[in-house]
Amino acid sequence: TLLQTSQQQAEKQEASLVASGCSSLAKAYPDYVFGEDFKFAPIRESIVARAMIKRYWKDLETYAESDIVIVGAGSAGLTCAYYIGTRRPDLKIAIIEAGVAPGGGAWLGGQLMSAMVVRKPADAFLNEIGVPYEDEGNYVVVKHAALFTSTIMARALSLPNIKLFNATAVEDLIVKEDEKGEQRIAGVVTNWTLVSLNHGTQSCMDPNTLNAHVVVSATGHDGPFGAFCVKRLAKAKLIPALGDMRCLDMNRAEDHIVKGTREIYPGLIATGMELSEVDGRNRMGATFGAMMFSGVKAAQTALSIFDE
Ligand code: AHZ
Repeated sequence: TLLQTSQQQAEKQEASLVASGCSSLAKAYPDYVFGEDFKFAPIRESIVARAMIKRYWKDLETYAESDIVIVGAGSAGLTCAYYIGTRRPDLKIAIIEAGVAPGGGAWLGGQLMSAMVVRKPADAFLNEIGVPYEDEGNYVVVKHAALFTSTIMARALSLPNIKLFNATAVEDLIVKEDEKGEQRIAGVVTNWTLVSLNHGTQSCMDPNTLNAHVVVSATGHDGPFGAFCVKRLAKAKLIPALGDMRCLDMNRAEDHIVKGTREIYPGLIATGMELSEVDGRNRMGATFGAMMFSGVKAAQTALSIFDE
């Protein structure tokens, strides 16, 4: 039956190739012959434009009212998105990433070397998403950090309830009174990153907004864009002054980041290295287990808000 099904699929593929104008290719992949008569199915440029525009605009419209917005698609943010997306397919999750390429600092290990070290017990998360590693006792090693990052990205982005808006920066937070009269985060203010980078050179280029019940901030430690949400909260005097990230100590840093992952302001959960800036805690350098488990804890915290 499996053979029959693939034969039927091949016949269907051939028929659709012929119908779409690829008669010279009327042979199912992978038996194409890329000879002189090779040609793609014809298309008009406006069809390509419309295929992108209508989906992007529909996504903007759909996610203007999200359940959860995750700011930053580094290792912590992507882990959080994957965890919520797989456990609660009914929740709409928007990820806002300032960079064109999602993944944050997780494309390489330390000092631009390839391997990614993950301390136990966070190997359990690698098992869940199916990333292979070498077991070295107290820690495991993924042969290339990009293998983890591309896998978590594929797992998260293939879920129908997750949309990544990359090349888009969060420029501010929405803070409103809730029905009990208490102030809480109610969403984020966004702009194209290239616009955000040019506010100093053009007169006011107003932003867009996304409302959300919960915002998870995963923007990493301080940097040109880093620690964005906690810096904004501190500047607006909604949380006390930041503690600032301390020097490197792997043991202290990783435990704290996971234990300290929490709702730091009503409606806003901080995860990953952004927390080291809030709490004045150490950095860990090139060990990534805490990013994964902090992302999981942020997801569990967000889900508990929905269960309230
Ligand atoms: O582009 C940023 C990156 O991809 C994105 N980001 C920051 N500000 C943003 C904003 N709007 C939208 N205003 C924004 N996106 O957030 C992402 C943060 O990823 P990261 O890898 O820097 O943070 P992480 O906490 O997921 O992982 C930290 C990894 C580190 S740093 C470190 C050390 O320095 O010792 N050690 C580890 C394991």
